[in-house]
Amino acid sequence: MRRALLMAAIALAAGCSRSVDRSSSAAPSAAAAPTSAGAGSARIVGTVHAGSLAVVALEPKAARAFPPQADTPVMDQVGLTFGPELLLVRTGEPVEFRNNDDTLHNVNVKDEQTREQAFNVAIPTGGVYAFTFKKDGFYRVNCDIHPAMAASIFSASTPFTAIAESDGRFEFDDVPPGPWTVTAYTGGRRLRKELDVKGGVTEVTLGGETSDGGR
Ligand SMILES: [Cu+2]
Repeated sequence: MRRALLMAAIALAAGCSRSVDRSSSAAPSAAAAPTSAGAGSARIVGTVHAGSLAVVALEPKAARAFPPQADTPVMDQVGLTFGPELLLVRTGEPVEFRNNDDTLHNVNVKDEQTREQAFNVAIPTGGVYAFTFKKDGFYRVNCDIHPAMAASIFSASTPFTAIAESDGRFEFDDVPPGPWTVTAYTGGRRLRKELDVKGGVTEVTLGGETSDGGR
């Protein structure tokens, strides 16, 4: 049941995801300072008031280079099920797709909005396939052999992404000071706020009466 709700929420949210301005997160300029978690880094503590699951992304308003991912995210196939049902990955960084079942699976991944195919490969038992997403956004993951198998992937250029807790809370640590945009994708809506992060703790609320979402 939770999966059904999640998939519905993501599918709806994806419809407007592409209107997000990605220009700030693509191709960092030479002048962009690398992210460091040193002195002056801030923490962002937020809540999404939405009533359904939310994916939250914190993106810099000015070009910024981020360090590569520390670990390769994995979408596994076990017991005729993709796990996790929603995987957060970095655009431009590799993702591993695995098959730990005793049966052949394939992984068919499409852009949630355009339905454009990212790839479609068969993965035998014990097999691994690595793929690097080139474009931010939501992707739908299916196995054509087992139609009940489905999952979602959210790919973002920023390393600051999260699935909000069931009560809507989310947190980002070691955020460099500066202007950021925080966006929540939830229940077919896109809630967004601009943040001027100075250091310490920055609180943000998305949705409810204070929402400026839907722009
Ligand atoms: Cu399968």
